[in-house]
Amino acid sequence: MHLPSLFLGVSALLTAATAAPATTASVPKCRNPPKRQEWRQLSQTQKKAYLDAVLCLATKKAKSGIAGAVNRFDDHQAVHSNQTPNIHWVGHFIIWHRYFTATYEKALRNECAYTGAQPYWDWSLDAEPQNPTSTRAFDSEVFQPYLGFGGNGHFIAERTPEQNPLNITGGTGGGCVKNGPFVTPAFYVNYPTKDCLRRDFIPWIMNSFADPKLVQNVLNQSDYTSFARAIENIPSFDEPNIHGSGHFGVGGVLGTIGNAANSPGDPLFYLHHGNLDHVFWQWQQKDLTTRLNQVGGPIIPFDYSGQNVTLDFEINIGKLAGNATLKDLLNTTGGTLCYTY
Ligand SMILES: *[C@@H]1O[C@H](CO)[C@@H](O)[C@H](O)[C@H]1NC(C)=O
Ligand SMILES: *[C@@H]1O[C@H](CO)[C@@H](O)[C@H](O)[C@H]1NC(C)=O
Ligand SMILES: *[C@@H]1O[C@H](CO)[C@@H](O)[C@H](O)[C@H]1NC(C)=O
Ligand SMILES: *[C@@H]1O[C@H](CO)[C@@H](O)[C@H](O)[C@H]1NC(C)=O
Ligand SMILES: *[C@@H]1O[C@H](CO)[C@@H](O)[C@H](O)[C@H]1NC(C)=O
Ligand SMILES: [Cu+2]
Repeated sequence: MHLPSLFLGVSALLTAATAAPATTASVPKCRNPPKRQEWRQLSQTQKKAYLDAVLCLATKKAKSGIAGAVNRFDDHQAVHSNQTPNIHWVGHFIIWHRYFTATYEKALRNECAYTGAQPYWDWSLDAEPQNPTSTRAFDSEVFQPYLGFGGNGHFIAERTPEQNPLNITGGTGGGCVKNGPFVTPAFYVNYPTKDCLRRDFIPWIMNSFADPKLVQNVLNQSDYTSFARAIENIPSFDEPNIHGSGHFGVGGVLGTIGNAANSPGDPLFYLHHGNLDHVFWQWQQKDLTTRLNQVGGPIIPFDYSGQNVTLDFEINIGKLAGNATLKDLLNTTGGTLCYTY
């Protein structure tokens, strides 16, 4: 069971070390891809194994070389933080985050003996778009203190204009999470400076941004360029976007996952982005012939009339893994990636 993943790890390292072009010959094979599931489909044993693996990753020494990253969990957050200005509102947004989440999944498996797949959180199952003040989503299994990621932070009333430049209303937390496996001192967010994990649940954002109708609209897009644009929509709180649901519904103004650069400091980030990747995968399944071979959208954020990404556009995730082309990352069992849903 462990041999194939070890083999893949070594092959990926060799590929990166020799900077070989990503020809089919150099791409490792994908055998027995882990099958990703929604959090509530996991057994108690599987949930515990996942949460334990995350805590394990946070005990392994950092390798990213980024100042402030203490452990391997921080490494991922720090790489995302460094690249934040280049990976959002661009054509490669969803593909960069796919590679990033898959690399984290691989680290849990190769470095922390996790044998499962990266789970995802389908927030559209929890949202109540007709009832903006509902807190039902926050009773979801992902937020359980035992065999979940814990709940809200304690309430902090004061939000300075610097902390809240967009005047977002409705934050119900903001302090350190009160329960679950990621409370201090069991877990710290080290990057960029040592802090507790914070959450700031905002019901109206959760209920409106995670609306199943918005997911349907994203899935209904006819080509990659329009899909990529629909999944991010515009950076506004007047118009919902599904990407913002997990970030601002859970992170609000003061929470870790609501911070654009440092959102991967909340372990729930990977279940949120796992779900966005699941949406992308489902969209691809509707027309694989085309959608394993099509990308588009701006290289520079919001530059909708400028240069667009192409299949050979290369992304990097620092020292977390080798560089990869967008083409390499469209097929989740192509070898550079190895997982399925
Ligand atoms: C990966 O991409 C980065 C950024 O474009 C570049 O600096 C680096 O040299 C690349 N690494 C390899 C091994 O090609
Ligand atoms: C937020 O509120 C402050 C103070 O009332 C105001 O100056 C600022 O323009 C508001 N910002 C936005 C984005 O509405
Ligand atoms: C899906 O897209 C088609 C046109 O491409 C449109 O007519 C239809 O209303 C859309 N459906 C949804 C649910 O957005
Ligand atoms: C990039 O794609 C957009 C949308 O398809 C298109 O309008 C634009 O002309 C393209 N840019 C270039 C330089 O071709
Ligand atoms: C994904 O790549 C693998 C390895 O090359 C290949 O066997 C598989 O058919 C590809 N998937 C699809 C849907 O084409
Ligand atoms: Cu991001």
